[in-house]
Amino acid sequence: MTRTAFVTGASSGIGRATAVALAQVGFQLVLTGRRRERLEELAQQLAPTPTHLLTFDVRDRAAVDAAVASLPAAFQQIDVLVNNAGGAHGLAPIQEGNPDDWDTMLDSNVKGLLNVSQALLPGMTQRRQGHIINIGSIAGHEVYANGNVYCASKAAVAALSKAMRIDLLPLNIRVAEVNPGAVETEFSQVRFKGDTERAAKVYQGYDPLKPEDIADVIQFMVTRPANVHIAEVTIFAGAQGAATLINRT
Ligand code: NDP
Ligand code: 8X3
Repeated sequence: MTRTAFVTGASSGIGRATAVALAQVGFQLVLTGRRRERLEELAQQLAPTPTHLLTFDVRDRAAVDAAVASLPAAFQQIDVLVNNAGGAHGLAPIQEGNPDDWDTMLDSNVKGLLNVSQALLPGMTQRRQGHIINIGSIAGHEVYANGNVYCASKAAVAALSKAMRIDLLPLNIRVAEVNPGAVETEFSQVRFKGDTERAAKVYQGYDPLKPEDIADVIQFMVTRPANVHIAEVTIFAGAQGAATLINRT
């Protein structure tokens, strides 16, 4: 039977590449994000893989619940959830931080992940079957200068991934955490609020990870046999050794 994956933040970067990688191994897909036209373009690219598009903001719990409730019968049984939507907003010392950015990061990266998980868990618990991949970050395991609230939001993802793994174990639902280092996506453009020059510098002087590199690993994780659970993975570019340690030419 065809397995179904639900990918949040499929309109860009890691989420988009993950959708492509899962389609390649036979999943049908629920693709979600706020930018509908991006999702439509991806669905066209993935054809003939069956896709269903949901447009919502992960911060809006009512919208998440309504979107999940609207799933047509053929897409209601979710086998794999990839909690990927989120990002960083700003990079400033804590005393100069923007509370609106703090709200966005905590509400998207932490509460958004909870909102989507809670909406999909009733189906998984009823079937006693499911696999959740939470996209954390090296920033959830190391704190770096000016990263404060983004690092805290990803530290929360790390804690929640472990907590969910424990709580959901009796229900045969696996929960794993994938922690990328620097991946060249729209991440830095969002963090630096459209300053493309500053964003580009993050990836200069070395060969950064591409979203497809993370997607490859997720594809591998969700296609392991039942006796194998890859619970936590950290992925760096070849030139990266720690959150802020990158060998640049
Ligand atoms: P992108 O900015 O390219 O993609 C982010 C995705 O998240 C988009 O599809 C965006 O869709 C979606 N998204 C963001 N906020 C919301 C929201 N409130 N509601 C719904 N969807 C939302 O960045 P990445 O692909 O790099 O980021 C994906 C994940 O990977 C994030 O959780 C990020 O923190 C994490 N990560 C990234 C790293 C990197 O170096 N790039 C490293 C480590 C972790 P839309 O705007 O259409 O809603
Ligand atoms: C994204 C990686 O190091 O910029 O989570 O925080 S980092």
